[in-house]
Amino acid sequence: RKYDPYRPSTNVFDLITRDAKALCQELMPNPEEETRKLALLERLSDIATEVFGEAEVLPFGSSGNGLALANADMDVCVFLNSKEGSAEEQVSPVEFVERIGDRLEKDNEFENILQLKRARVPIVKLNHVNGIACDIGYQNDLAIWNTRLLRAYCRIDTRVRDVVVIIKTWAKRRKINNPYAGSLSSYAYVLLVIHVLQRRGVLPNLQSIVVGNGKIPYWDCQGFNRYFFEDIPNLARYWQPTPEAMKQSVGELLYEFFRYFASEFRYTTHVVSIRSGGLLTKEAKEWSKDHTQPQQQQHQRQQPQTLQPQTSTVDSPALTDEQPAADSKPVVKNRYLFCIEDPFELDHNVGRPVDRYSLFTIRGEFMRAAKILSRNGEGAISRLCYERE
Ligand code: 3AT
Ligand code: MG
Repeated sequence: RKYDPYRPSTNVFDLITRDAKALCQELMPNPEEETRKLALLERLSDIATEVFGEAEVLPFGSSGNGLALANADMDVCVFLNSKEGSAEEQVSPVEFVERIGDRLEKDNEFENILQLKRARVPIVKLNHVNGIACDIGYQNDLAIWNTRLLRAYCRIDTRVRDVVVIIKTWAKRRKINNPYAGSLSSYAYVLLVIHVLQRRGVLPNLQSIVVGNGKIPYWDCQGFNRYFFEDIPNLARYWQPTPEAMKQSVGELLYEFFRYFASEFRYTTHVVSIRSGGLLTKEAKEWSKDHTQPQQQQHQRQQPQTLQPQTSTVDSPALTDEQPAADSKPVVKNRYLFCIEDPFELDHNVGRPVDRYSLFTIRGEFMRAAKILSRNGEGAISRLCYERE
């Protein structure tokens, strides 16, 4: 670890920890909200079955990994259990979005229905009259597996959830949690947190822990290896945190997180990779140059300068990380300014929405946050999460 002249004292960290934990408690979704989510899940399951025959609707994202804040939206994914050779087998993502979207339109319990057919991963967005915002995706096994991976990391240590909840809240309030406008998804922030905690010895690399003969198994999921060690109750047989890591408080870990991305991480050369438990280089991943994408994956961004969320009532982008194309320009660039490797989809940069303008804003926020936490513990958490206009 680099020498840090601004590192605050233990009692400052204690104050930050106390306030961070209190805020986490405050932001927990209540059981009544969970009930409304479950009811919506059942309703969507009935509708999907009605439209497609046999269908299963599974929650993922924060509704599936235990990292939800109060009033978080719900991400669900529809899987069709179609029989081989049947018509249902042929449903393409775009067709799925159209058919379920059109069906939902007929029901006045759903509002603001948006069919995002040209997003990286096509989805339907909607608001339910019971107050839940929901994104509906289709046959996305990888999303289910990355949700399970994140949940496994959270189960290892209670500090993980506390740190994630504060980081998510900070990012939302500072308006840098909107991939549609060039900033990062919550999913991206959680990967960043796991990366820092791995570096500090608080978390292991679950994708490299192997039971038995030492070779990492290959468990295929959409062409990627979805293997990871998921038997968390028995993790201690294979991995233990360092004694130093066990002592670090939530406040200390929050400070470490911000300091790392404010002044240690090398944006021009490095790639965050929780799959390898550390850093990779852009060069090694061939992520040095912005690539041009094939036509069917093109997306057109909104004005790069705006980091404000859309006026849309749905504010969480879930599976799609870009706005559908406004016009039909033939190509768009894959950006590699902030490189965060997806833990399974290794060729996917989760930081892809970030452009030069938004990177400047995000880094500015990391610096602001590190500075606030390094000064005075009293009131630091509320200053940190001060709502930006
Ligand atoms: P919120 O509580 O909604 O803020 P979340 O944990 O639900 O946070 P997101 O809404 O950002 O996180 O994403 C929901 C899930 O969608 C998480 C992951 O399974 C998938 N996902 C989101 N963005 C990406 C991405 N860029 N690449 C791959 N999967 C993604
Ligand atoms: Mg979500």
